[in-house]
Amino acid sequence: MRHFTSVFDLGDLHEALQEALEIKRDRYKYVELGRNKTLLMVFFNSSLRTRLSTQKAGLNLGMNVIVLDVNQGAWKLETERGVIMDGDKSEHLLEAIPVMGCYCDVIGVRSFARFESREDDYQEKILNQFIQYSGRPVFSMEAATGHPLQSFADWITIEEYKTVERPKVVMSWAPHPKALPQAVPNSFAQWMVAAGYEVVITHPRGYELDPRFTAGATIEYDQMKAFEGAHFVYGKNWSCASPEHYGQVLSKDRIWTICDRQMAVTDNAYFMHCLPVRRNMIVTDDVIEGPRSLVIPEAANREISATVVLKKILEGLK
Ligand code: AN0
Ligand code: CP
Repeated sequence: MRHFTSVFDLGDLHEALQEALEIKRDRYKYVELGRNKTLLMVFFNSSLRTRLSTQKAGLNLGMNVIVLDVNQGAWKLETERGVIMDGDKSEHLLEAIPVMGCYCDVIGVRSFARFESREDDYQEKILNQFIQYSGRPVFSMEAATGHPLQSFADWITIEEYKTVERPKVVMSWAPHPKALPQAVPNSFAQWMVAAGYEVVITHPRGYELDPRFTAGATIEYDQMKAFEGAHFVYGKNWSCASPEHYGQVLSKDRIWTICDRQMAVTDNAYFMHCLPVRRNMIVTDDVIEGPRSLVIPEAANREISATVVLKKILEGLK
C-alpha cells in the first residue's frame, strides 16, 4: 500500500481484519519492520486519540516518530497559490510539504474541513498536496472528508462484539453546539457498507451526507424507526453537507440526543462514538456509561488500526 485515505486503499478487507486481530494478540510482532524508518505526524487540528494511538502504532513497529503541531511553533502557512504573501503567513505549504518529506519516510496528516469552500474540502486539497509534493507515502489522520483510521477501528470493534453475522448498524445524527466536519460519518458509512452490514443512517432533513459516501445505506428520517432492532448504534454530529448550507448548523434539537428512549427499541444495541463526545448533547451520561457502551474499546482499537495501516505502508516501501 502506498497511501491510505479511504477503505478502498486497504485491499482485501478480510485479510486486513485478520492482520488486525493478529496484531492485537501481539502488537510488537513486526517491531523490526520500522527500524530506522521515521514517521512524521503533522497536525493542523487538535487530537487526543489519533496523536497517541498513531504514535504508539509507530513505536509498535519500531519506527522513530516525530510530531509536528503546525499551529504551535511552526511558521504560519499559506495554502493558496498566487497569494501575495504580505500578511501574517511566513511560509507556503508548497515549500513546507517537500521539506517535511526530507526528514521522514511516512507522513500522517490531520487536516479538517475548513468550511471555506465545499469544493476545496471535498477535493481534499490539503491531503492531496501532501500526496503530490512530499515524495512520501501519506495517510489520513482525519482529512476534510474522511477519517478512515477511525472507521477501521470501529469496524474491528464491531467484529469483536457482534453476535449475528450481518448486524444492523445505525448511524444517528445528534446535536452539537458547533459545526463539525462530515469526515467521521462519511468514512463510517462507506466502511460499514463495504463490510457488508445492514446500514441505516438517521438524521433531520437537510443533513444528507454526500451520496458518494452513503451509497448502499438506507436513509431513515424517523430516528425511533431507524433504531428498531439495531445491534450497534453509532452517534455522531455533523454539519450540513449540501452546497447551499455547507458547514452550517441547521438544528440543535435535543430530541435527537441518544438516550434510553431510543436505545429501548434496539436489539440491546451497543453504543458507539469516535470521541471526543459532548455528554447530554450527543448522548446521555447513562447511555455512555452503561454496560453496552463501546467507546473505550473503540478508542483502544485505534492503536490496532494504525498499526495495520503503517505495517502495510512500510511493506510497500521495500
Ligand atoms: C472532530 C470531528 O467531528 O470531526 C474529530 C472527531 C474525531 N470532532 C471535533 O472537532 C469535536
Ligand atoms: N477519534 C479521534 O480521532 O479522536 P481525536 O480527535 O482525539 O484524535
